[in-house]
Amino acid sequence: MICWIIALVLPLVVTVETGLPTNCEDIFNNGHTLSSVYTIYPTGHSVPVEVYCDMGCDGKHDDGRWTVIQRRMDGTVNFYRPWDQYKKGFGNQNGEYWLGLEWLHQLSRKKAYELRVDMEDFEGGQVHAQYSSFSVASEADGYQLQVSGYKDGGAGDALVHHNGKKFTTFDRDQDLSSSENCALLYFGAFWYNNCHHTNPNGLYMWGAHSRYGHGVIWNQWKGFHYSLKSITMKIRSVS
Ligand SMILES: [Ca+2]
Repeated sequence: MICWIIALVLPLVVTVETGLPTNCEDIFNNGHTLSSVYTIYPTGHSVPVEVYCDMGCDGKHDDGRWTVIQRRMDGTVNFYRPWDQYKKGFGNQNGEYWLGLEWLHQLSRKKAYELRVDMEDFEGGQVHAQYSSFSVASEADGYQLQVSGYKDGGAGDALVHHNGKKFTTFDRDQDLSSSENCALLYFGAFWYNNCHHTNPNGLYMWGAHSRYGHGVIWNQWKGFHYSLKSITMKIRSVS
């Protein structure tokens, strides 16, 4: 909690003078150990993007250095958006945002990444799920998700159901439901199967509800009738 407070008090946007950082690990290695919003350059030249770096509460090298790629925490940002916005990214890097599929592809085509998903319910519960491998293919390949190497942090493995799936928005149906568009059905956008075991970009719905599969869902932890208080997806390069 302390690291979050510091991050809110000091919303630094740092321009790095020496070398262009491609992710939050580079930012950390440049001496910036505070969790905050920073500028990275995933394509390796003069195309900047702002990102929230979770450096860990105590700045320990084995704890933080995460590049946050998705975050829900208070329902202040609308996540029911078209393909073009999921491609480019949207939201507020100090709060709720989606980094963007093209950035995810550019990051993961250059380095190998792991993924961690942190989540919270409205009763004070906190769990996570970790995956030793995470990558996103090109737009030509539908921004297909590759995720594997699950390691339990109490959340259960919801993403195995989405491994190898293409990304679907309400205006681009690449899911495995032949009769429906899963994004339209569940008011989200994701690497839908037919349709989901997690819906992190769904409607922000404040806990238990009666609408099956709607809300910010992680089924293996809270089921299909519970919308989470917060969820954060973050990646870190692995050697
Ligand atoms: Ca479909």
